Amino acid sequence: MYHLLKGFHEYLTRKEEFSVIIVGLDGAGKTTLLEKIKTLYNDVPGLTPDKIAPTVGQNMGKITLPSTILKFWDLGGQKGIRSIWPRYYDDCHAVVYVIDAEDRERLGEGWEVFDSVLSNPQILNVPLLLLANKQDSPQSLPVDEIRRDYEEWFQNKIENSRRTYEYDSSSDMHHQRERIASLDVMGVSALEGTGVRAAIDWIFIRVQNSRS
Ligand SMILES: Nc1nc2c(ncn2[C@@H]2O[C@H](COP(=O)(O)OP(=O)(O)O)[C@@H](O)[C@H]2O)c(=O)[nH]1
Ligand SMILES: [Mg+2]
Repeated sequence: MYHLLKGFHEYLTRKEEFSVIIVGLDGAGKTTLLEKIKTLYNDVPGLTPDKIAPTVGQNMGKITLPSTILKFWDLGGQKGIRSIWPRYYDDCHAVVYVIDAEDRERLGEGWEVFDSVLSNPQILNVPLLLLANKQDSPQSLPVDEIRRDYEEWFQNKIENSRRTYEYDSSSDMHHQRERIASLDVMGVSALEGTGVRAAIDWIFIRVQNSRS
C-alpha cells in the first residue's frame, strides 16, 4: 500500500525537464540573462552583473515551474566556440537567441549568426525566441525596429545571392521565410529584469505544447 501511495504521489508531483539553450554573440547579455532568470525564480540568487566574466564553454541553470523544470544552457558566443552550439541542438526543447539591441555596429554580425541558427535543420521544429536585450538603454533599438532590421538583412542576403546566382529557391528558403514570418521577438533588459518573466512564460507554454 505504501509503495502504491508513494508511486501515486510521485506521479502527481513528477516534473518533466526541458532544456533551453541561450545563444547569441559574445557580449549580447546571455549570462546576465541566465543569472537574472535564476534570481527571479530561485531562492538562491544568481550572480550579480559585476561578478560575471566572459563565458568560456557554458553555464547551466535550472528553475522549477508547475510540473516542469526548465534547464537553461548559456553557451559561449565567441567566434571560436560557436561551433559547439549544434552539439546541443538535438537535445533541446527551445532556443533563445539574444541580440544586443544597443550595439548597432554588430547587428549585421548578430543577424548572420542568427540566420544560421534559424535555418539549422536540427532545430527546425523547435520553438525559437528572439530577445532584443538591453531595452533599459536609451540607445537600444525597440522590438519592432529589431525585427525590421533582421527582415531587411535577410532580404539583402537573398538579393545578393540572386545576383551571384547562388539563389536557392528550394524548400529550404521557403521554410526559412515561414519561420521568419512566425518569429516572436520580445524586448528584455537582462540587467533590470524587465520582460524576463514574459519570456519565461513564452518558453513554458511552448515546451508544454511540444510535449509528446
Ligand atoms: N544596459 C544593459 N547592459 C547589459 C544588459 N545585459 C547585459 N549587459 C551588459 O553587457 C555586457 C555583456 O554581458 P554578458 O552577460 O557577459 O554577455 P554574454 O557574453 O552574452 O554572456 C556586460 O557588461 C553586461 O553588464 C542589459 O539588459 N542592459
Ligand atoms: Mg557569457
